[in-house]
Amino acid sequence: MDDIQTIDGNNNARYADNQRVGNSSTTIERSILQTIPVTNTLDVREPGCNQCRDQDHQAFELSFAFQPIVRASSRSIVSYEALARGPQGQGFAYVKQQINDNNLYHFDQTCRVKAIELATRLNLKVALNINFTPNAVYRPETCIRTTLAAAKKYGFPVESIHFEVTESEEVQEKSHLFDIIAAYKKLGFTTAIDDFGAGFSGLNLLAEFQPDYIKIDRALIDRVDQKPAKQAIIQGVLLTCKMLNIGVLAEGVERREEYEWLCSKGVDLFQGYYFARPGFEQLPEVADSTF
Ligand SMILES: [Ca+2]
Repeated sequence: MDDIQTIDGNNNARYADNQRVGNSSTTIERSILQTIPVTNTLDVREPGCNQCRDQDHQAFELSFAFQPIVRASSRSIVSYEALARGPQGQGFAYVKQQINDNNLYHFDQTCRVKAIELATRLNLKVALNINFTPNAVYRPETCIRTTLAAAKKYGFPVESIHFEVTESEEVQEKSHLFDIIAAYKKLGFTTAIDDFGAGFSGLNLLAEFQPDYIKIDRALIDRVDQKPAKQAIIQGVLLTCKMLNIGVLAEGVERREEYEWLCSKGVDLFQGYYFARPGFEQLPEVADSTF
């Protein structure tokens, strides 16, 4: 478990803060579960809450593939990202066609619970990265209730759940995104900005709030060893993150040369086909020779 607890290897201070919160997570979890109303007593005036209350949590045809996240310095897997798939391993497009404006909140909740359930069944002993869409969170304190309940049910430590937030679709209100991140951090969850450097997720986001770490998008990683402009941008991001005490993960690494260049600049956390492709309902290993 040491690996998880120091996943943010470049930023021990920030992670230490997290650990302190994490150590008291059971207490926090208990108090949150006591103070947040149970589903059937949720305020009926809140459409998002009604949606989750009224729908069957088994309604979606949904499963997950898992892709390892590794730390180079310890040559170890520190987490797995849960990627939504159809029940027979169909791609995300299959899953997406089941989502509409009326079930978005409910889908998001179901994803979290099912990812935690499956990870537990697969005997996952490191952290679990879960993607979420800010627009699918109606009210952070309420929407997290089912996740906390699932973590408790399956004995999954709250601090080992990492939430990846992406801004590839513009969030309706920036303050809503910041509220969610703040609420999740307070509860002891680890937070990450996904697809950093792509779409709407850029350095400007970090001016408003600081997650535990960012995941640099593949668009910047692709052939970085050969592209001076990408090298300049990534070194700028690394310096910024160092000054803000934010961890950095490179995602979408497909070539050894990319990995070596990034390592030489101090990146320690990686994900991508070079290490392992996602495994449907399984936890793929990473060969030692990869490092
Ligand atoms: Ca992701």
